[in-house]
Amino acid sequence: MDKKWWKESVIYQIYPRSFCDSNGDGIGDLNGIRKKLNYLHELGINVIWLSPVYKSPNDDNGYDISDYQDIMDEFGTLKDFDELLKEAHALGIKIVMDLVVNHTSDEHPWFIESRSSRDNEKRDFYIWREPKDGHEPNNWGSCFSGSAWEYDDKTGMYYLHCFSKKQPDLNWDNPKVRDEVFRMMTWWCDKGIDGFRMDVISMISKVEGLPDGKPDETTGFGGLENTTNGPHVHEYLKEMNQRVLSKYDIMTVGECAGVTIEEAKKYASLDGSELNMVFQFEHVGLDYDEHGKWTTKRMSLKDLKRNLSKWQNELEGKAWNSLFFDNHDQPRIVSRLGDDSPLSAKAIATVLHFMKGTPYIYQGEELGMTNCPFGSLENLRDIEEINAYDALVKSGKMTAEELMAGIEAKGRDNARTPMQWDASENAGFTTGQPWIMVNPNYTVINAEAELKDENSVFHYYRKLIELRRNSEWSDLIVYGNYSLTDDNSDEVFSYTRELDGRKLYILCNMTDRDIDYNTGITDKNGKAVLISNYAETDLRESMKLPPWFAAAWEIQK
Ligand code: TEU
Ligand code: CA
Repeated sequence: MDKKWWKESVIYQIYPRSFCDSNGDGIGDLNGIRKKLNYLHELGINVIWLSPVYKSPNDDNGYDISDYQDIMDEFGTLKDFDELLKEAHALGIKIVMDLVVNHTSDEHPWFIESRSSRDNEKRDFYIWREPKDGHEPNNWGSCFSGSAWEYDDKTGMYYLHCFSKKQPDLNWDNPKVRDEVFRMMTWWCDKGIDGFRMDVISMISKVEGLPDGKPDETTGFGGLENTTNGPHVHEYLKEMNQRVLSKYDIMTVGECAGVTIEEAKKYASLDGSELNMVFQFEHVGLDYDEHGKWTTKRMSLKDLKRNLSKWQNELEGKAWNSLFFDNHDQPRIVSRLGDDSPLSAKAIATVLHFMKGTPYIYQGEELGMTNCPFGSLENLRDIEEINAYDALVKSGKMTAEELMAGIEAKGRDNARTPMQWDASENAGFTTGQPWIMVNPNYTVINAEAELKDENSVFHYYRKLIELRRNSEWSDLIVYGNYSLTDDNSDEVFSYTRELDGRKLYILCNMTDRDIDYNTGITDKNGKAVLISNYAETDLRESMKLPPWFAAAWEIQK
């Protein structure tokens, strides 16, 4: 089974800006996280993935770094970080940092030097090109709308930025860049951190010659096919592994936009030569439409079952899987796949947490936090949403109402409203003016209320984590083989897990309706119920499943 601690972990992602504000400036911070470590310990998670806390002008909320070895002013100091790490470790909680090295901030000293002159020694730290016929060097588009190229008057050249123009892409083909990144990573590992989540790491090697991409029908710009899974990406990650990762008992997860199964087998190969696991994005792209993500279209359960099962089955024995629905870039899954109800939140959690792979819980997901009715542009904070508004509404490609509906359904700000701690003002997140609006439903959905209610979403997640990390079924849940039991239903998600003669059966009604369902499980199977979101959990061959019914049983093979 090749047991590893990161295979047996449950990872909790914190977006510090929105987690807990300790000094009343309306922005979450490191000392706020320290105050909530006991809450996380009660939940039972054993690893925190910390979204970026480094010095940043916050053009993209910390994913634009100006100093990799110091803490953003709003979040506190390196001393606060050291205290947080010490207190987390004392509770048996590891901390994984967010490594953002596909690009830096344009306020990073490297870029300030690089842009100062064509022959500066740091010029080649970034990707500069001459204009082509007086225009951008190719047709690549930024993930945040517009061209991926920004013209720099001072030296009369363009620089590449796959994200905002304040996020210039580093030139990983330059060995000096790799030296600097690996030195910085070593500095953090020597401080005692427990690993890295690697931001858009699939983009660090671009196709030679930077050729035009296939123009997107809506934006006209070239897509990501020339900027992901490039010719040297695995070479650079193997070098990173040899020079840094292999020297420490740490975990690594690569955020791999555009990753396929075949690529994932390389990034997360069980031979340990690159990373431990990857985030794939096929399943969270199933409800995009021909124009992209700004749509209220919902994904079909059949598509979701088939995609998740494909990743379960095709990585088996080849690479380790990550399991996520939520993160700081995704809308809230209870709104996206459920109906905002706690019952649907528990059914969704059951689907994910009994699968094979390391599960990730995004802050608030364990409470059943929902998407937010932002209502107007003034309430938006995310650069991706605001740039999309400029690009799509001002150009007449979408009406303001259409785009607002798309943002309320799929926008990243849905995940970035303040963590809802209690029913007091600002949900107990801050005593000041929060940097982004609080979801009005905080009076009902909040940690204080759920900690007191043993039937809350919080306690359901706590039980799921306990089953995985500390129960007689732990090995079966972590290492058992996965098999989808009903490919055809567009209403029910059911599958089994098997290991060493023991078998689990997971059954979830993913609709808000009663469903008559034939489980195919005959009476002779002895059944121990592990968990359910309903009291009545008698497993029979033919069952009437109430809305969002979810349960897991051990059954005889
Ligand atoms: O995300 C990269 C990425 O793929 C997402 O931006 C995605 O393209 C978009 O959210 C889909 O709507 C990483 C970070 O997670 C994200 O927060 C950063 O904005 C981005 O990289 C740049 O660092
Ligand atoms: Ca603060």
